[in-house]
Amino acid sequence: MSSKHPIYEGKAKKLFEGPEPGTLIQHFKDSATAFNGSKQGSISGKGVVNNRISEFLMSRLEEMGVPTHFIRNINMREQLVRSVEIVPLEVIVRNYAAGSFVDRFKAIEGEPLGRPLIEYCLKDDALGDPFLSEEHIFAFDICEPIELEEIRHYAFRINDYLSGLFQGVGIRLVDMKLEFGRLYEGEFMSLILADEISPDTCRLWDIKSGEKMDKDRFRRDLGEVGEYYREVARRLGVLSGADVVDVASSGRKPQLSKSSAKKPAVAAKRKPTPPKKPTGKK
Ligand code: AIR
Ligand code: ASP
Repeated sequence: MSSKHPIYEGKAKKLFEGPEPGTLIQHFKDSATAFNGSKQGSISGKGVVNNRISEFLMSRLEEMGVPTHFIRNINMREQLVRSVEIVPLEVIVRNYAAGSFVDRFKAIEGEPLGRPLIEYCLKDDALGDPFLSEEHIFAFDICEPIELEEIRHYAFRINDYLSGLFQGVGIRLVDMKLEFGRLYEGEFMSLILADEISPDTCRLWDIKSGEKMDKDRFRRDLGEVGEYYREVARRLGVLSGADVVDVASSGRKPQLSKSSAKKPAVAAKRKPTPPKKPTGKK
């Protein structure tokens, strides 16, 4: 696979040219960063787990009518995705107070927000991903009002669906970050969900114990980061025996309360989604 043509390298993923026009290979790395790159590390096996989790969640979202960039799995660390023009927005959906929301509003961590709250940040590490109002988004020409309306609509639907899905396996979806991209097909443009959905981009707490099962374990040096990521994958039913051998050689299962570790989400009856014709441009 050394002949692959690299397109872009981010903090947790690499993109290579895909086998067909309009496609990219998304490669998940083990490296982790936090606080816009100022904290760096590596979580053994993270790439494999996030690849599987993101594939699973995006496939489920496609099935319920949210268009995504995911086309098909390639191998343990790579998936084929549609090439899109990323809208440089971090779309944050919050259900409970956590993270920067707690810092900004002196809220109590874990407090329910009553209804899902959407926030927007500029996707720009050098600037520290600053907070944006809708007025900023339009003034900076980041997207059109009609596009933002669609993004909001998808973000709420994704949040509703994923909150239920995670709840079914004993996990609370506290908040998450979504990214969207423009897919160009001939003269048509549509917005689709891009990037990844994984414990790197969501806050996930065990419902019974309240334990953090996401990147906050890395951000706050809570330890057993890989073990908790694998536990999320295991509950979703997406970690096969082969994956476990590959990623868990040094890891043990975290000591979570037995009763909250439920059956796999819906993985058993999953059927492959037929790939859509990838015709978009970069
Ligand atoms: N997030 C934001 N930038 C990168 C990521 N992954 C995610 C966090 C958290 C949510 O967005 O992982 O799930 C809100 O982050 P914060 O730091 O604003 O509270
Ligand atoms: N700011 C994000 C975080 O803290 C992203 C990053 O820096 O990697 O996770």
